[in-house]
Order: sequence, then C-alpha cells, then structure tokens
Amino acid sequence: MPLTCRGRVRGQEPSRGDVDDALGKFSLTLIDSLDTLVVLNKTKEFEDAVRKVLRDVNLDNDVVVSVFETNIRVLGGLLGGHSLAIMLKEKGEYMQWYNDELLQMAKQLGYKLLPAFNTTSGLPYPRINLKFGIRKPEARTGTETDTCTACAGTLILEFAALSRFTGATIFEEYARKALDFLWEKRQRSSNLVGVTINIHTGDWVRKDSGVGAGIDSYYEYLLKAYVLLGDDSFLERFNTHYDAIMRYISQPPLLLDVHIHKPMLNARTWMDALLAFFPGLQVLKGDIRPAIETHEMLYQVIKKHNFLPEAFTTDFRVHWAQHPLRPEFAESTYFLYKATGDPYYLEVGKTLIENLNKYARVPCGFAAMKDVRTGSHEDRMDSFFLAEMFKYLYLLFADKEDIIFDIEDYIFTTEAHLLPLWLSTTNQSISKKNITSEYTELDDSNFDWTCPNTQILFPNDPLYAQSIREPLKNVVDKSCPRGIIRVEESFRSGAKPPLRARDFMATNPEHLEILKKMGAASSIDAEDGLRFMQEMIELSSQQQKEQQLPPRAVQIVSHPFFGRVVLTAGPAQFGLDLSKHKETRGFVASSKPYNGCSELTNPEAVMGKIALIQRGQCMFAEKARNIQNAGAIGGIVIDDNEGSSSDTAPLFQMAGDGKDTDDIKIPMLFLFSKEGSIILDAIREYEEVEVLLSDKAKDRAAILKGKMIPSYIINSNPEMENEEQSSPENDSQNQSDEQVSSSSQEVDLVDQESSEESSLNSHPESLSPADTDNVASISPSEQTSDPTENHETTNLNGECTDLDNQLQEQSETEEDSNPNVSWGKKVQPIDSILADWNEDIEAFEMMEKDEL
Ligand code: DMJ
Repeated sequence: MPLTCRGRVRGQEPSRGDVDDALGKFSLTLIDSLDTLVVLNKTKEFEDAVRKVLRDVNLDNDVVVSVFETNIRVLGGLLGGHSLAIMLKEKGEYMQWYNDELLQMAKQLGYKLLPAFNTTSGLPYPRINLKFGIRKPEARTGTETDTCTACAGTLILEFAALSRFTGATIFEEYARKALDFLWEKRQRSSNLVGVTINIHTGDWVRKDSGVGAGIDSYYEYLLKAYVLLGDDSFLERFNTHYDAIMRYISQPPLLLDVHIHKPMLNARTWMDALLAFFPGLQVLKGDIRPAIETHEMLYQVIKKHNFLPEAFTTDFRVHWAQHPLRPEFAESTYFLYKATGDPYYLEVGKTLIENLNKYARVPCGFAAMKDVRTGSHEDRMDSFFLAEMFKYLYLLFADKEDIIFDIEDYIFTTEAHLLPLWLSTTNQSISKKNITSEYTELDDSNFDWTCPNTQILFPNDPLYAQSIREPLKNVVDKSCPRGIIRVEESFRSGAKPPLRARDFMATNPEHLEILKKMGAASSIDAEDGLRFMQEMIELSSQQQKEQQLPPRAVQIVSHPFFGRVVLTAGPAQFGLDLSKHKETRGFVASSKPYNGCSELTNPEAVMGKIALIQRGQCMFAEKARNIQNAGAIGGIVIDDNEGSSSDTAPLFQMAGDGKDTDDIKIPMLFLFSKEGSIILDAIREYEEVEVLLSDKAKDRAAILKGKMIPSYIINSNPEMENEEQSSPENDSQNQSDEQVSSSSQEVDLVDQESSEESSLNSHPESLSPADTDNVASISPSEQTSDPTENHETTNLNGECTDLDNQLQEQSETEEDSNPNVSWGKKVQPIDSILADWNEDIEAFEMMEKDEL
C-alpha cells in the first residue's frame, strides 16, 4: 500500500472483494517479482529474495484464494524464479547453493490447487482454501457454479512447466483437460467463447465475447502453449479462434465485444483496458498490421488521459476511470518494438515512464490511479506492476548485452514470468487428445498480414509501421460519439434509419409502432430492437451518472510530499465549483470545535487556511458557513466512520441543506476516514501541511513552480537529495527541481478566486451516499452528455468523418465478404426474440456489475 507505506494483509484491511482473492498471505509481491530482479540484472538481490521466500513464505494458510491468480502470480512466480535460478547456477557464479527449493515449493502449491479440478467437466472451481482445499465445511468455498473462461483456460503454461520440471504428469493432464473442455464448448457456428461458464454443466453463463476481461489469456495460452510445448493442436485451436476474432470482434482499430450466438451484433459500446495485451499477442502470431492499428488507438487514449482508463467508450470517453497500473499496453509496446524495430515505440515507452514518474510515483512506490481524470491515487500497487510493467519497460530499452541471459530462450507467461523453451523436449509423456480430425482448414484471407518477421517481408523499411499508423493519427481527438455501426447496414440501402433510444418518445405513436415491429417481423428489426434496449439501458445509467458531480482531488503539496500524494475527494453541491474555478491552495488547520457545528473558537488558526472539520452532528452547509465566517478559504470534511475509505466506498457527494446555499463561497471537499487520516498523520509529523483542492491533480512541476520551496527544505531531506537533486541526466522531474533551487525563495501564493465569481450549482434535493451507489463502480463520463449535440458539432467541423467512414467502409467490406452475413436475414419467432432480449438484458446487467 504505497500511500500508507505498509504491506496489505488479507483480513487486516477492509475487503476489496474479488481483488483480494490474489492475496493468500504468501508474500505475493515478493514471489511475483523474483524473475524481474534477474532481468534487471539485480542478481545479488535475486539471491537474497529467494532466500527470503524459502525462509518466510508459508503456503498452508487458511485463506480462500483465486485459483487463476494463484497460478499466474505465485506458481508462475516460483517457476520463473526457479528457471532463472538454475540458469544462474549453471553459469557458476550465483545461486551455487540452490537445490531446486523453489521448484519444491511450486510443486507443493500445485498439489494444493489440484482439488479445485474435482468437477465432472474438469474445469476448476474459481477459488480454493490453501489449507482446507474445497467443499469441506472449513474451506468456506466450493459452492460456486461459474468461472471465467480465462480463469479455467490460463493454466497450461505453469502446469505443464511444473510437470515437465518435476516429472509429475498430473498437472499438465489437468490443465489440458480443462482446455479440451473449453474447446468442446466453443460456440460452434461463431467459434467464439463466452466470458463465464458453468463448471458443472458447461453452459455459457455470459454469452458476450471479446479479447479483454474474462477471456484474454485463454487465447494467449493457446498460442503460447503451442510455442512452449510444440503441440500443433493448440495452434489449430488458436487459429480457429483467431479467425473468429478477426471476423467479428476486430473492427480496426477497435476490438468490440459481440454475442457468441449473434456475432454480428456488438454486445457493448466500450472496451476494457485488459484488451491492450492483444496487439502483443498478434505480434507473436505474426499479424502485425492490426496490432499496429489497435496499439496506436490505445496510445492516443493514453495521451489524452495519461493512463489507459479501466474502460473507455468507442468514442474514447472514460467509462471506468480507475487505472491500477496495468502492464498490458507496455507489453504490447515491447512486442511491437521487437517486431518492427521502429523507434516510435521507444518514444511510446518513454511517455509511459514519464507519466508513471509524474503522476503515479509516491514516496513508498507507485500508486494506482483512482481516477485518471482527477489524477487521484488509490493505496494500491498490485504485484503485476513489478512482475510485468517493470520487466517490459526495462526490456523495451535494454540492449542484448544488458541482459545476462538470452531472453529469446524463454517464453513469457501472462504474468510475464519466464519459462525456458527447452521444456518442450522434456518429460513429454502426457497423453494428448488427438483433435486434428475436428480441425477445419481455415481460409487464408484473415492472415494476409501474417508474416514470420518484418525483416523478411519489409526488409529495412523503417516506414512500414508508420504508414499504418498515419491514417489513425487523430482517431481519438477527432472522433465523435457513435452508436453501434454494424446494425445500421439496413438503412444505408435507402431504408428508414432505425429508431434510436435517445430519440424515443413514449407519446409518439409512430415510435410505438416501430417499437412493436422490432419484436415481430424480421431479425433485422429484432436487431434494431435489441440495440434499442441496449441503448436504453446505457442511456438510463448515463442519466443517473449525470446527476452526480465528478470526484475532486486533494493533493498534498508541502514537504515531503510535493504533490505526489493525491487523495480522492467527494464534491459538494454548494460552495465554489472547482471545475469552473482555479484550484484552491492553502495550509490546513483543524477547526474547534472539530465538528464545525458552531461558531469556531479558534478563528485565528483557520483564518486564510483550509479548515479540517469532522463529519456529523449538523448539516454540511452549516459547517461550511461556520468555517467561512472564521476566515477559512476552503474546507475538508473528514468522515467520522472509522475505517471508511474511497477504496471500498462509493463516491460521496455532500448535499446542501435544502435551503439557499449561495452565501457559501468557499470550496468544500469530503474525505473518507482513511484518506483524512493521511492528512492528519502528516500534520502530526510535519506540522505545516499544505494542500491543493482541485478538480484534477496538478503535475508536480507546476506545483513546484507555483510555489517556491526554500532550498533548505530540499537540502535537508535525504529522500529529496536522492530523488530530486540527482544529476541533470536523470528524469525530467529533476529539471523542475533544478529550476526551483536556482530561483527565488519567495512564496508566490496562487491567487484565490474572488468571492463574487463563485457561480453555484446547488441542487435543493439532498443526496445520501446510497443515492450515489451506482456512481462508484461506473464512473461518470467526462464529456458532454448529449451525444446528438456533440455529433452535430463535430460533423459541422468536419472532424469526425474519418473514423466513421473508415468503420463504415470496414463494416461494408466485412458484410460483402462475410459468408455468415445471411445469418442476419433469417426470421426469428417473437418468443425466441423476447427470450433473447431478456437474456441480453441480464447479460448487460451482469456486465455493469462486472469488476475487472
Ligand atoms: C495480470 O495479472 C495478468 O497479465 C493477467 O493475465 C491479466 N492482467 C493482469 C494485469 O493487468
């Protein structure tokens, strides 16, 4: 936990639901980062870390963990560590004492995971108790019926490596059985798989299908299993799925989820951040062109928000605003650089590193972004940050001689652990199912851009990748809100455009007639109907979101934080609106009484400062008036519910008092108790604590420029000496620090807004936190709420036509060449359409709840 500078231990912190399933009290980060140390040439540190693992890690804890996460992070981490330990031992200098101890631990862990496979299907239960296994009363798990496709299909690399390293064939056999079952269950006409499956019946529970959350590494492991194990059946399966992905899901540069039974119908109008690994996988497959296109689109989204939001819409607005420092985009950048040799990808890597240093680096590590729009942090640094992000970024810039072994001799697991390719020829006795007869030869048209190596197809052509990126240069900035493209085919040929949910009026008889028709006549009408329902659901959740104010940021700018710590704050429906006015900057002071419910007895202490007040005992507006009367320039209300945190609670919005609040001119923000105590602890430790209240965190250089920091402070802080005053060739942040130390030491306070300027946007109705529940998991969109309006404006400027045309052309071409297009012309009976609608609506509701 990089904000509170502690390790996260299951049970000792408020639960974060499924996210915690990766934590098994087994020193996750230590194990997950073992092989990163060797890649980074920290061999001595690796040796120490291995000793620590052997000395301290206990795998026999009474904790329920995710089988998938434990496999990819812990089993993979131990095996990656073992692979590099034996490599080092063989070199003769380091790890001479090593006697396969990590492998023994891996085997012990492997046996602990095996009871999860005790199902008739062979698909594993999603969770297991490390001490008690599954289904015993003490186990507290084993009643689940569903798992995700990636959860059941991302085992083969680690399990096969474990079998081949140890000779115990059972692991590879179990992983193969699960993969065989998934393959059997693929939807036979589309060759796609759904997101979740019933582990007992094999029925698809969620029938939407993409390459991101819930499915991603299933595809990755089919191709990589072929590479590692040399078994053709895995390649054949991968190629079959890949053909389906390129046919239905890929709409370059986008990758959009579809329904497995109706693959021409998009299931969402947004994409999740996990799909950013896909260009990397396409490179491994050799399909460079779409990899370049998707990667370029993702890069532009990153340039807009500094990080890839957890989900973003097809018109590139933020859908889910958090970013837990996921490595997928860095991974794809590394693979694309390897494939093209284009220095552009080094520039991309540089931007990623600069953004990490600028916005995520905090005194105890790198903090996840709670909200890419405000730049606020979450007290979390997931183990994949060291396992994957550091590794890929280092490798992107490393020359061959920087790495002490040949990285080409290894394959990366989904968690970027290294497994040696020589495993393909070791202990091969596992029985394989012969599936060749089931494999249908694929038409080659989907592999037009497949190439073994750019140096063969495009020898010495540095402009190759650039020529593919060029047309997509402005794809994000110049896009306009768009609906689902494919289902609009019918009206291009002269038919009436379908009714859109945003235009629907219940009082319009023509609209009602169209609506009735949607459920009856042809499947094209039915598609319109389904799309209409989808839009309705999205529109209504959109409208709910729009009644909410977006989150705000409290950034600690004084020594030793210097803007590095950014806390998520709830907005107020009264007082200065920080989105319309300049940020407010000031030192903090606690008010007396602390609840701020009566005239302050310490006005001299809060005068010209930002007052801290405790929640409770009177209305928020009353507190605001009391501190304003005492001369405070802003207020921070700290939650009185001990242990509350923005990590677990939905965004809280402070309501007015139901009366006119125009008299409140100062900005007011709300912090949950955990975030509040970071400020209170800072006061205890440093006395003078200065903060910035804003709608978006300012970057550190601007903060340092805005207010000069006396050089004695910089010089007196050893941490600053190391990090801030290093040599000029160091990172860009140092430049601003140099400017600081050489400039005047005067305090240059940021202007406060004049009180008359305050234009308030108060809503008389009070909102309770419960009212904001929906806002917490689905972040409000950051752009204008009216897609029609935006569309028109953009069209008038002629800016959005490129992407639309491109996509239109793309879908026209697909339609022309797609043998499955006749699917859309079949007539479906009304009952089945209505049943489908219900299913789709349920699927949508589940997706909305989906935690990535
Ligand atoms: C990693 O743990 C793995 O890459 C996994 O397959 C999905 N993504 C996370 C990091 O985002």
